[in-house]
Amino acid sequence: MHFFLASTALLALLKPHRASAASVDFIKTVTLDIANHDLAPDGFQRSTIVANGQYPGPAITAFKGQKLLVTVNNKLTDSSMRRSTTVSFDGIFQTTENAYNEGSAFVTTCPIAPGASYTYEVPLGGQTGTYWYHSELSVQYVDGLRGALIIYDPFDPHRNLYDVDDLSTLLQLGDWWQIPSVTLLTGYEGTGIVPVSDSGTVNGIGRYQGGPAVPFAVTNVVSGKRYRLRIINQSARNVFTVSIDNHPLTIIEADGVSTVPHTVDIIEMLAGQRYSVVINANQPVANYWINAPFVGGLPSRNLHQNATLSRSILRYKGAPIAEPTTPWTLGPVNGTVLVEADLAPLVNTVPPPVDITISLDLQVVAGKAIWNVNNISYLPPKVPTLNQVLAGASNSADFDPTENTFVLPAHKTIQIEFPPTEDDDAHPFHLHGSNFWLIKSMSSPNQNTVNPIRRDVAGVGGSGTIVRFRTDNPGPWMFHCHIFWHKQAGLATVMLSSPADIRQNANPSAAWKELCPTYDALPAELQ
Ligand SMILES: *[C@@H]1O[C@H](CO)[C@@H](O)[C@H](O)[C@H]1NC(C)=O
Ligand SMILES: *[C@@H]1O[C@H](CO)[C@@H](O)[C@H](O)[C@H]1NC(C)=O
Ligand SMILES: *[C@@H]1O[C@H](CO)[C@@H](O)[C@H](O)[C@H]1NC(C)=O
Ligand SMILES: *[C@@H]1O[C@H](CO)[C@@H](O)[C@H](O)[C@H]1NC(C)=O
Ligand SMILES: [Cu+2]
Repeated sequence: MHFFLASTALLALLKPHRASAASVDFIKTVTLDIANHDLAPDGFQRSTIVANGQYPGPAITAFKGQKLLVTVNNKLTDSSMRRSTTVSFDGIFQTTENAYNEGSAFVTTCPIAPGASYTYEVPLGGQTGTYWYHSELSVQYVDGLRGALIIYDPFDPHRNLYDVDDLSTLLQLGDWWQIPSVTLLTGYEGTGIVPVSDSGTVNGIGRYQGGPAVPFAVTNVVSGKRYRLRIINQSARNVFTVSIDNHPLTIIEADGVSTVPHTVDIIEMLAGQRYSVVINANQPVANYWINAPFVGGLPSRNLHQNATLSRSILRYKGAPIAEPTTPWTLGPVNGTVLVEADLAPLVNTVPPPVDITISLDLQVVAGKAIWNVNNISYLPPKVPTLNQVLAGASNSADFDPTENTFVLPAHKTIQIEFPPTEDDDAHPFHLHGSNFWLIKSMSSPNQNTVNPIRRDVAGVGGSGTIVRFRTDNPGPWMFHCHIFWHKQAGLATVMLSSPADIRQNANPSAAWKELCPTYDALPAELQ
């Protein structure tokens, strides 16, 4: 089956992506071999968990309207790390029918056992823009299983603003650890101190203090052209602050939603967030620093950490194959920093009035690796939420309190309010199954019920955050902090809308039904 994407005239614009056909296949197949590889992203070699031998994993690209069939072959063998796995496609809404392919361990699926394979069906529907995939089992993505997912739109309303938009313009930011996540997690659980990363990587390359001078990643540009950079924060903890020397950044997309173009010099990105920015290669031919310093824990807790080393190079064609000769800064002094609340949606949908309000209070238990949401620290159930729903669970009382599951009616507007906090830690809360209107960004004291942006990750903390979403896509959808150390420590909830609709529409495959019995039968060390 195939479908027509674009008029012949528009196909000319598709050159960077795929030029020849007048139609594209409806199905796009992707294979991810998840295996242990010895890699040295920051110059220190370690065993990793990565897709197809590389960190980040291969970028998955698709066109609007396609359906991905992603076969995950679990070839993990290294006993120093988790050997089961799941893959989740962050920001893809999925559907009620297909919630079982959503990849959230113990919410919508059991993990895939070592030696086994599973094919996730991922219909992309009307979504376009910048997304990513990662392991959604415990803190496993810390070990490397992360990659980009880009959905191109031949009719992108911003297509006249840029000339180039392809895999060369991805900027994938990640924090990197030299020690396996299982060991780090044990340390965190013993001390209550969140692990501090050794380095920050840009497109999989970084340096640590005292380490070798690994050649930085390079983004090549040609003078006179405009580039759509797709910046993805694939961090498990760190906040990156992105800027490019001498090149302002015009934001046109946040988390898959087109915005009114908005130009700044500096963007602070929380874990899980994505932005597309346009840069104009209109400066003298040279090499320029892309600065991506990060913050995440006390540097004194990890002497490898040096945020200045987190950077890559913007290289004009004709410039020497060398590092820029300009100073290594953390970004332009007094540059304009993005204020999230200043972003406006390109196509406004006024948020509907609220039907149900939920207040979520986040609290840490001092000195412990325990985070509470309304006094409850989330614990993954043995039987995933979806399986419980299919077996008849319908009310809050049907779930253990530690599942922190909020049962919601279908087709209502839910407002979630996070009260102000005393510290200014930002917890990037990420909703599965849909995005939300950002009624109150922590970047502003004001609420916006007129034209707020919609996105699927927003910082929670400081002056308070308010988001609003519709339960038009019934399913068991996680709503959690994307600092995976916090998620693992219990900073998570499940927004379960309309169990009855799920039972009526979900039709999980035999392969999915096999995942739990197979996983449950594994000895603990293989789980
Ligand atoms: C990535 O997310 C982390 C954790 O929220 C945050 O500390 C960091 O600043 C973010 N980086 C960027 C570039 O946004
Ligand atoms: C971090 O790296 C930069 C660039 O090499 C260097 O100038 C600086 O002294 C380093 N910082 C620390 C604390 O070592
Ligand atoms: C940055 O702003 C401060 C305060 O306004 C000012 O004193 C300083 O000169 C500015 N620095 C630069 C490099 O413009
Ligand atoms: C949490 O527990 C404390 C102490 O038991 C109580 O005062 C508070 O009301 C609880 N908060 C919520 C949101 O249940
Ligand atoms: Cu958090």
